[in-house]
Amino acid sequence: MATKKRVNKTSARRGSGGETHQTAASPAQTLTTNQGLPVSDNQNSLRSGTRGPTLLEDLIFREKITHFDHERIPERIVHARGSGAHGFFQPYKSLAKLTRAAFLQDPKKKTPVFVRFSTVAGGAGSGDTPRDVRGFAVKFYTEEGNFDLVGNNIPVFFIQDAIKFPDLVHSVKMEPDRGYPQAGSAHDTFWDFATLMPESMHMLLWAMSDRTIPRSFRMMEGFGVHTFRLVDANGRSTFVKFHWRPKIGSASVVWDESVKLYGADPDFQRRDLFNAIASGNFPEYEFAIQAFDEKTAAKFPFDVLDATKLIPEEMVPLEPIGRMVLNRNPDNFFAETEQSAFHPGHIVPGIDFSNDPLLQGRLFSYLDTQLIRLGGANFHEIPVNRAQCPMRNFQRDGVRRIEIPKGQVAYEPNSLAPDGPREDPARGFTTFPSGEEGDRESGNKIRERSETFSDHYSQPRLFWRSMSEPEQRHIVSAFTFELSKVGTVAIRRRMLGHLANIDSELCERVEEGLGMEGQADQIEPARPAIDMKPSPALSIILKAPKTIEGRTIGVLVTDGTDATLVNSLRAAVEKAGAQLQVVAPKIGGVSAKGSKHIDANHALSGGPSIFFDAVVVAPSADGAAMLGREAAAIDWLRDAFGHLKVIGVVSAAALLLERAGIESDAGIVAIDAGKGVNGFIAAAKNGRIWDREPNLRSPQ
Ligand code: HDE
Repeated sequence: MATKKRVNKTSARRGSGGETHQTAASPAQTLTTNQGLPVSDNQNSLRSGTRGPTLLEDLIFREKITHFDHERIPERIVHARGSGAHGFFQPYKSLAKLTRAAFLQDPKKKTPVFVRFSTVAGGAGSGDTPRDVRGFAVKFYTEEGNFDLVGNNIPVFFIQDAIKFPDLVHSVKMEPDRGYPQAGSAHDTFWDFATLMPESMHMLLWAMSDRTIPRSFRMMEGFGVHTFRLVDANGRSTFVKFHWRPKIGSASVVWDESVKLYGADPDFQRRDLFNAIASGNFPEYEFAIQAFDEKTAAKFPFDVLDATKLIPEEMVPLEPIGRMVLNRNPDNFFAETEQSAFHPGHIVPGIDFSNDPLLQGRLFSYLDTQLIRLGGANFHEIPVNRAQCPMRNFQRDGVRRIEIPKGQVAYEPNSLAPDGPREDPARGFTTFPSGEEGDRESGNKIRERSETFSDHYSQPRLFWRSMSEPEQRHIVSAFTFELSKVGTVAIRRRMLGHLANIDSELCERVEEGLGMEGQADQIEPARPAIDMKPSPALSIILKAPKTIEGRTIGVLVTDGTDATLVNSLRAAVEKAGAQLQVVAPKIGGVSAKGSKHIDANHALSGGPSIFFDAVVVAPSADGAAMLGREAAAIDWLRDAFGHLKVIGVVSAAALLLERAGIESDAGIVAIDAGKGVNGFIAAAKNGRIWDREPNLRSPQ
């Protein structure tokens, strides 16, 4: 989208080679080296004669290039591709009944936050829209230190024990001999590993669902995944699961859209987040908890320490406790987003860990990874990582120390610095003494998993049976697609065997999709699945709000388009909290009826309908005839239809609909009629036309 830029007023001269030299208007504008040396020429290196060799003496050139050569730091081994934003968190009311955490006591208090959303498998330069889990990491800069809630957009995980994490990640990353695929799970090694890990079945169902192709970071839920503890001022502990709920509702794209977006705009989600914040449409999420005590936990038919299990909302309702608003883009992507260092071990008094073996392993891994990635033990001094409350201790030195500690004393106890830092039993962090009441939490040193972790099929069954019909269809299609990319037939059969243990209908539908009827392996479950009551709260579609808030509507125009229609469409779209973007044959825009000019946001060749949540086709009659000869215009319509979008059409567009093979249904809305615009907005608020789908793709 076009943004207004400040026009450069710096004076310029031309050098002897015809190159542009922009010169400083004042000393404050003078370009310098990192040592502060003013630079007189930033276009030419120092050489021996105009056509002679460059001189080693050129300290300005060498400093600039050396710095450039060192611009990259090791990327994160997982979650390398991410986008960040600043904002604040504000509780709705005091949560003193459950926790002493200072940032959860006062509804008037706003705590600054930094959030990083990410994909997991791809490298830092990969695209935004592969089928993948999204990271949802929040750093709260509280008055008692930083609290990092390093979660995902899925409430469960692939594995139960952190010792399996390197195996999981190696299996999904590019295969080591061939160096592909980038950012995708549709390959042999991932499915080989996953099918040998029955504990991953629940997460696989989520991974094959619409959750892994979110429409926007602004439209996805977040989860702390593990069971944590809240601890009150009297030391009483309550188990808790953390949830984030987007205010404008969750939404996903359809798979074909996700594939096309990867090519048309690899930065689709990063751009979406940045533009939303820049234009004042601040993403907002509700923070909610599921709180339960140990006695309740003991009655669940699963173990709350097992990160492959969720607690259905119908069993323990969500209690909303506050909201988070993201209202500021980072000033610099590298300094803030790339250098941000999250760690589940960044905790504050009043919040504590459970013994979930995945969480326990993470407590080691994140600190270790920052040491290598950010070059040493002082990464906490980088502005984005710095606590925003007083920080003092006797740690000293190390690579790239920024702080200049004062004084003679760097140890404690001491008598030479009576005002120096000391421990504080009242305000200090204390670990909840778990294990006191029961004995299940302590014992001999063993490498053995609790047998309460051994039910691998009940919750995937719960998830499958809680989905709406279209969501079930998508899960079947995703399994079919991914397994079709697996060359080793034995791996496909193994997966079918697991699906049979989850739900026979699911298995049959995937078998049919693959053309492998009756080929499922027999897999003996460690523990037979039980039937849990379906949880409609797990479905995105069943709870989708009727809204276009935060969405983008695209309108295709040509010369002669009715400008009044576009204006009333824009007014209606903006009133509903969405934005309108204009797609024209050329980026210079069009001359509308009555020779008014309509500016364009996209040229047709660079503005496919996959960018929009619903579209309007508003050419003039001549314009429609011209677009009828443009493949990009036919694809624009065909894709909008195929991606189940609501399409507003003026009567002049009939020819285009015909060329695109579009048959009228509830999602095709005549827009040049009297109440056309309102009818279009009302239809768009219902979201996609799911009923259209079975007519467009083979049933699965
Ligand atoms: Fe992570 N994970 N993880 N993870 N994770 C990392 O830390 C790890 C897990 C999550 O935006 C790494 O700084 C282990 C679960 C997010 O910077 C690394 C295990 C959940 C992010 C690491 C897990 C997550 C990471 C890589 C198994 C959801 C991105 C770079 C026990 C609750 C944070 C880094 C950001 C990043 C280790 C499992 C979420 C290597 C060992 C479960 C959102 O330390």
